Amino acid sequence: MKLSLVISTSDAAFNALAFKGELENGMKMAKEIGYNAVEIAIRDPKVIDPEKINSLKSEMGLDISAIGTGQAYLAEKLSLTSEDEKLRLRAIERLKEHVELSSKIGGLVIIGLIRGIVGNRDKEKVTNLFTESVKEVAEYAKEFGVKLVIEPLNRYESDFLNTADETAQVIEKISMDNLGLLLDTFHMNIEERSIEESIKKHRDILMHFHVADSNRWAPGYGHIDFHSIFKTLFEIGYDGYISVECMPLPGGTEFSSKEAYKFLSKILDGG
Ligand code: LER
Ligand code: MN
Repeated sequence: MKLSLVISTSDAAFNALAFKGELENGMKMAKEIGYNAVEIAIRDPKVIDPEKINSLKSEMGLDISAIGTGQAYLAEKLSLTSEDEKLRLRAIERLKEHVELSSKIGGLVIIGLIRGIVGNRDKEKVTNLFTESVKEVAEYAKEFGVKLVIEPLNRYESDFLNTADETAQVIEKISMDNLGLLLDTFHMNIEERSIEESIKKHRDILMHFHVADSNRWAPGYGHIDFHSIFKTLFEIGYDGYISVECMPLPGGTEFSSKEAYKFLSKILDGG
């Protein structure tokens, strides 16, 4: 298991220079602390220069673990279940562009907030629409050798696919080997009966893992039992990234990222 850090950057579409600067600084910081990879959120892959990212990657010896895609939902309302068919098709197109970017810079493509919400619609119909949309993107991704992961989000962030079981049902229905599950300890702490049991149950489709403590502070600053979770991940032979996705607490981005690294690498080393 390798450690990755989610780094925040400005929206490249609005400020390409700031994006590149922040990406470079974030990658430098992650490397200096000891992380093996970074995870980046991108709203619109068309405005990203993969060559620049690749040269930063090789300069620093860091990988891209995953690409977050939720900004397109927050900023442009693009969703895989939108009632507005144009927005749904644009969401599919956007994810296909993420797939193309991933084929150049690496990283799994994350399907999180871009799922949209059910609202007052029929949950089963919306889930079917979601399944159909994801299948189309997964088939496209397969041609590029790219993997997609769906992330269950807690009830305060979305009104469907809140649990590992619900999300696994969709993944198993589509049944493609480039489509898997992303579990996040922050969401699981709210939604799962047992974090460890859910990890074990979905071991065959688990492809990516987010960590934050119960309060979304750096791991070690809340009450999630990371020793037990890592023991379970070892037991199931998980070999993907552990990606730190927490608020910049305590002490700001650099301090919390260091604290997370120290705490997690000690557990990984058997401490
Ligand atoms: C994204 O990975 C995530 O966990 C969401 O909570 C972001 O809003
Ligand atoms: Mn997450």
